[in-house]
Amino acid sequence: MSFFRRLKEGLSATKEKLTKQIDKLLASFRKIDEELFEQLEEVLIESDIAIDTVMQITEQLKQEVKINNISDPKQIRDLLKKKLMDMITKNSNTTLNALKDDYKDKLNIILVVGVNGTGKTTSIGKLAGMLTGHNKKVLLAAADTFRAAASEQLIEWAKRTGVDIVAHKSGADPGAVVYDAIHASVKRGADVLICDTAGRLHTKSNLMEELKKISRVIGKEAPDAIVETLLVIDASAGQNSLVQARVFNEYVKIDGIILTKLDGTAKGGMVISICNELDIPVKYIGIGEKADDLRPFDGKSFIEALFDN
Ligand SMILES: Nc1nc2c(ncn2[C@@H]2O[C@H](COP(=O)(O)OP(=O)(O)OP(=O)(O)O)[C@@H](O)[C@H]2O)c(=O)[nH]1
Ligand SMILES: [Mg+2]
Repeated sequence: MSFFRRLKEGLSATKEKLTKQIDKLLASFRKIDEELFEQLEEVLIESDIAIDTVMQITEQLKQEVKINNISDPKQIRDLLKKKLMDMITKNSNTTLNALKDDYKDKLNIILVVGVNGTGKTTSIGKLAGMLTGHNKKVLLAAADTFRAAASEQLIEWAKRTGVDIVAHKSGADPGAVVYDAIHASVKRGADVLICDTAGRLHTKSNLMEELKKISRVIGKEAPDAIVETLLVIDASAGQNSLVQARVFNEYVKIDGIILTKLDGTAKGGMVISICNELDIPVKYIGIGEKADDLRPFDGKSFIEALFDN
């Protein structure tokens, strides 16, 4: 199946809730009035675009309608599409550092963080497969030592993608896993080290302290490495994703977002507010559970897929 068709299929629930509803709405109005904008706001909010972004969208649409003397409701579709396209393509730094030519001679360390169940371990497996496909030598660090099954799940992905992994016993110090993994990366000449982390500890402050500790180990043991911290968020968490991103970013600087489970949710509208309201680029999206269901995020294709009939 083509790249675009697979993306469109993955976004089908969001299409149903967002684009199809907009088309229905625009077809039911004969002229553009306040009532139309109110109903448009409702549709946008329903698809999980955050309220501030929705207000921005409708305010700007109203102005454009006025300035350009637009009277046919159907013309709103293209105006809206363009508006969403501008918002979603605002931050164009979507390439992974590990794939940039500038950093190809360095050790790239990708630290993957996020609350439990969002899809960290799965996304790491997918990233490992993708990077191997780009001829990168990848090593994984199983630094989620909180759950016994966590390492096993990552070991499974390491086998599937044919990459090396450093894992300790469950309950071990995550900092020690990362320490060993850094030294193993240097010794084995790895290009990319990807570190899995726990999504849940006894308290939120435990979790954040642990992430900071891992960052300190990286800073000390691999001062010349290119470090990229990716936050994994589950698209079906809707508005809560914005909150999660802000909280994590307070403790560890987040360089990019991996947005998972877009295939299983009608809340894909939140991608628009994430791109519009956070100064953090969405780098990858997850549209399924298979190894090749991780896609580089391309805002333009995303909007095209949503608006394609
Ligand atoms: N449909 C779908 N499912 C996904 C996607 N990404 C991950 N999952 C599923 O989500 C569930 C949780 O994924 P994990 O990778 O274990 O999540 P995690 O963040 O590592 O979870 P913890 O280790 O508990 O913190 C698994 O069943 C995955 O198969 C996606 O893009 N689409
Ligand atoms: Mg995990």
